[in-house]
Amino acid sequence: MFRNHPSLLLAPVVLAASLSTPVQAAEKLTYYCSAEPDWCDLMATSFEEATGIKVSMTRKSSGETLAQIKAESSNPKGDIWWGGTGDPHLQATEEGLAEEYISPMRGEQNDWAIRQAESGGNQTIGIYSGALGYGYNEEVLKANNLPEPACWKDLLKPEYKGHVQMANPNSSGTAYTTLATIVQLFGEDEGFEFMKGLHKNINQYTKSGSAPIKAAARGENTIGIVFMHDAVKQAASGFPIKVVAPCEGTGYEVGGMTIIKGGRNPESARKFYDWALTADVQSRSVEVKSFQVMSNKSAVPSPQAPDLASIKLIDYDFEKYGSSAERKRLLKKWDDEVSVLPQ
Ligand code: S7P
Repeated sequence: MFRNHPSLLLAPVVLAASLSTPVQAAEKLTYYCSAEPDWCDLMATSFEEATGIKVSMTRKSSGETLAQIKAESSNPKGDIWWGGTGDPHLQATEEGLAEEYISPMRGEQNDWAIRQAESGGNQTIGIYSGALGYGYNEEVLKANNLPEPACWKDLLKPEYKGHVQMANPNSSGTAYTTLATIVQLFGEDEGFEFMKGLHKNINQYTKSGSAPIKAAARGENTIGIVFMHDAVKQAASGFPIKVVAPCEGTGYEVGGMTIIKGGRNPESARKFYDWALTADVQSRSVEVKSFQVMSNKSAVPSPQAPDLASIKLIDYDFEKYGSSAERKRLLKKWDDEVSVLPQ
């Protein structure tokens, strides 16, 4: 009978239950990523699989992501920023854009990763490290009868005019690391003279840091100034790329991870943070040919990764070159004195 229909008898019970139990919204994470796109994707999909948390990802270069987080600071949209060079992450901590967090995974990390956290007031942490250098396409070099470069200063030779590519240091963490490395290696005056000389040989300043070596891999460029692991990725993918650790010595990065202040999903951000610091997750980087040295001491290293111990590394001053004032000053000087010069 109509009055005794079971669905109608149940209806008030269901309604009462739905009013008394708060509806559990699905957990979400808005994730900003500044590593290579395939690595960003792998992290997003495997975090979703591991936790059921729905991830929405935006991939941008390091400097661009910092600019976005700043622009959104009155109404933050992102929850976590993973990957990209550490300098802009440190700048985010200094500018009040980051949230303090000490992960239970901290004890498993290398000292250099923890040092990065400490200098950022525990509002960021190192997640990987890698040395700067360059790579060249051996076939394109030969076809143009060019000598094999081995040092930073080789890149100033007039025969390389139009054969060198790097990113713009305003958008790219890789290129900012290049500028800061050259200044630390040669001193500021000589360093800027170097950047002016290099400018004459540059065929294009790209937005993304790894674009110059991808172009070289395709034969559309000869020499790309990049992190050495990004050049190894192209060689490991079968392209005729030779990787160079410059003879004078070189700088390096400590890639960062930062929880964004005022993000809408702080719980999910902390879950991602802890998960991303585990050895198992970090050991998966080689699946996408990302050959950085990972922060977790038990992450399995790849035999193809550049051996940082055998590279002449400078004592990169992360505190100074990651500071907001110094980064702004160097970028302005590069804009005013280098990028405007004729080529
Ligand atoms: O994952 C590769 C890598 O080189 O990408 C990051 C880089 O900063 C992102 O590109 P931009 O230079 O365009 O900012 C590095 O941290 C990382 O090693």
